Amino acid sequence: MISRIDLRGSLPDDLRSVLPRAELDVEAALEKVRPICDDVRHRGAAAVREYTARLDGVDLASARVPSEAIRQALDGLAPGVRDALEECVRRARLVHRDQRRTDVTTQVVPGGTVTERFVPVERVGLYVPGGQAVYPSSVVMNVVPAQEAGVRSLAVTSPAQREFGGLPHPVILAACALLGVDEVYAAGGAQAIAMFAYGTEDCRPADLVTGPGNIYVAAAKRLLKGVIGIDSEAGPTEIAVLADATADPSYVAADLISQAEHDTLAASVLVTDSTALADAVERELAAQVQRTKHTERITAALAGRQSGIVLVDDVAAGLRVVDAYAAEHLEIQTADAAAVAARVRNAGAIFIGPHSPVSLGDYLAGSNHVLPTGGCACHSGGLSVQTFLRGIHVIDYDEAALAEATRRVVTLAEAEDLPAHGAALKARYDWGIPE
Ligand code: HSO
Ligand code: ZN
Repeated sequence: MISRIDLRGSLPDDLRSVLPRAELDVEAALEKVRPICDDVRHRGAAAVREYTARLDGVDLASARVPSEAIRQALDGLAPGVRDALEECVRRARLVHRDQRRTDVTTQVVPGGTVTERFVPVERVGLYVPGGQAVYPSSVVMNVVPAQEAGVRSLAVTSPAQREFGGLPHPVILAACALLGVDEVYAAGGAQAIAMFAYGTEDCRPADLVTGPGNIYVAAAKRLLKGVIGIDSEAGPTEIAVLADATADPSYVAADLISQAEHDTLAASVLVTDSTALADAVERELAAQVQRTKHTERITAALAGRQSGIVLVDDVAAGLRVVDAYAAEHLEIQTADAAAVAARVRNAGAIFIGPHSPVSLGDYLAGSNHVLPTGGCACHSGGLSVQTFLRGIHVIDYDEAALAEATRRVVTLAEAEDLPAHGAALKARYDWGIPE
């Protein structure tokens, strides 16, 4: 049910092209979302209302969720779920609080300093998917770093749900209440991203939008990037496991299945130098998939072209493969796993050894679960406090320090044929170059 790719012998130069990966056609969705975004830009709340009625089947006078409904959702939350979510928040806060940056001042020359000052984004819009995917844990993973960064204004939007009287899913509302977020909207899809980008009568524009969504949300983010800042476009979940003969096949199979559970397009990739392990994992997959709830979805994900078992000669070759793949989640299930993990260059998050499964990271490790997918881990990291901060360079030179720099500034300005740049300094020294 899961395909095999045999890379024993020698690895091809263009490793990426032989590795399994889903193709998501965001470009095609762009044409669909463009008119929706334009409409929200020009007609504001009326347009959001129309799209919510048309696409979600709910007619709302205002997309803003009343504070009372948010409070009530928390009251209705099952105590066990509340306890688990609170611990999820507590651990995420510990980790993200430590990510806070302090301003750094560098003395460049006597009398001349540059300070990098970290300032939070003023207002953030957070998109939380609805429908099949109801992830209160994702509310935590987006809100906590924003709050720890010091973001002052935080709004959440999630699709209106007919079965909940046009409100977002109650667990989403409860998670917002738990985190102290009381500005929540019932709006989904491209229209919600446009609402944050342009603002409407109901909702002030935001500076940055974060959070996962379907292909239309991803397309709207790509389209409106520039009008509004975005985090990365989150595609279907991926897990890669680098394992050798010491790994426990039942753990490996269970972890591959855990992420396949998200989506028929989710990717589960095992990279191993042990055919015995590969065989045992396949047997485990077959047995375990039958016992899970979402058998069909998982079977489709494992059988898809985005999943597979990759055979390599040794762990060193495996490392080259996982680096080329740049997985969202990478588990290292080998002897001396920490040392192997230290050699990995590309991954959204790395999970070391048998007791650090991806599911722990999804909920309770304290790490963030909003991570780069689709190979983007070779240039981007996951959501963190840093996502919500801007580094502002503050330049402070005194007269002597500027005088000392003038000759070189004038030289470089002339080399670039921009003499007025040099003149801006000379103006301060009677149009000459100070000695
Ligand atoms: N594995 C998903 C996050 C998640 N899992 C939410 C369960 N709930 C993407 O990292
Ligand atoms: Zn997950």
